[in-house]
Amino acid sequence: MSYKSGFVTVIGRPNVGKSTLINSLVGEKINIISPRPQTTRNSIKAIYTGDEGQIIFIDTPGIHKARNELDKYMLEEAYGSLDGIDLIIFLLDGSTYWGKNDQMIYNQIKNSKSEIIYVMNKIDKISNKDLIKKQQKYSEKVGEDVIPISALNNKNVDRLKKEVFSHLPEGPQYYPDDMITDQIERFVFAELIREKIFYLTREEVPYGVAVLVEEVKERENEDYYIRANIYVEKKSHKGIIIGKNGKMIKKIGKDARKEIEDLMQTKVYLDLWVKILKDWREKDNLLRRMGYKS
Ligand SMILES: Nc1nc2c(ncn2[C@@H]2O[C@H](COP(=O)(O)OP(=O)(O)OP(=O)(O)O)[C@@H](O)[C@H]2O)c(=O)[nH]1
Ligand SMILES: [Mg+2]
Repeated sequence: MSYKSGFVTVIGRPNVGKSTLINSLVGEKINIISPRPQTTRNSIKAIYTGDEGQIIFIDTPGIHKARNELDKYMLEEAYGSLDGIDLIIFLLDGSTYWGKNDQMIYNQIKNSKSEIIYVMNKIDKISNKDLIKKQQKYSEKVGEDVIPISALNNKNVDRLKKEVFSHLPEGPQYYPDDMITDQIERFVFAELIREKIFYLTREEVPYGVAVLVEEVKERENEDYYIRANIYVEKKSHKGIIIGKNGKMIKKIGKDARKEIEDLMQTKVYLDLWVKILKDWREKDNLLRRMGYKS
């Protein structure tokens, strides 16, 4: 059997399940997920290596209307991930409707040089009857077959992987067997902390948060010491993140620590600090410092 490989960008509007799908395809939690739109901010590579070959999936921020400088960066990251790749997966949400963001993305990609696979996610949320209707509707919109899946329940995900391989060329193994992402540890830790904030806080608060891991130390007693700063835009947000008697920051720390411990297979001491950086989402120099600008 020939070895195939290639780069596959997963694109779609916010919250359709791009990050969930990639984690499911790769079989590891690489990308953070949340019930809120605009969770993912960077384009992130997640690598599947098998006997058939290697697929490098690129997770992207959901395409939406930009309202600030951070949004603009997210859009650049998403659209920039369409260049020089082998295949596009356009992910649609089977439990909602074809919206204007779907149309906007479709207009952008339809004349692309890369091949496109159309996929409809979240079919666990709809009846079989609605599934067939929705599949037809989406097929009419894009003029191609649409593959129904549930990324959450792993339904049809293997079939999708086979489909992806069928579009990829013969090629080399780009990354070593044990490499599952191109991101450094510090970024992964920071993202897991940000994920917990997306789950535990509301309204504008999670959107105005950036996390930077400042120090990682392996200590003599063989645990990990990780110090991270949580940046917020406003004083009132700092109060919310800390919570009454520090309750919220303790919960964020506890949830994030558990996941980092699972990942690192060792005990972790997580030292979290909350700092105010006024309106950082609007300022070029601060965006750069947060890693949201090249
Ligand atoms: N019921 C159901 N929920 C799903 C499925 N896939 C993802 N979700 C949920 O949809 C929400 C959004 O998932 P994400 O993977 O963060 O979506 P995304 O497209 O990466 O979102 P952004 O990064 O904000 O663009 C989460 O609450 C997921 O648990 C699915 O197949 N079925
Ligand atoms: Mg995402």
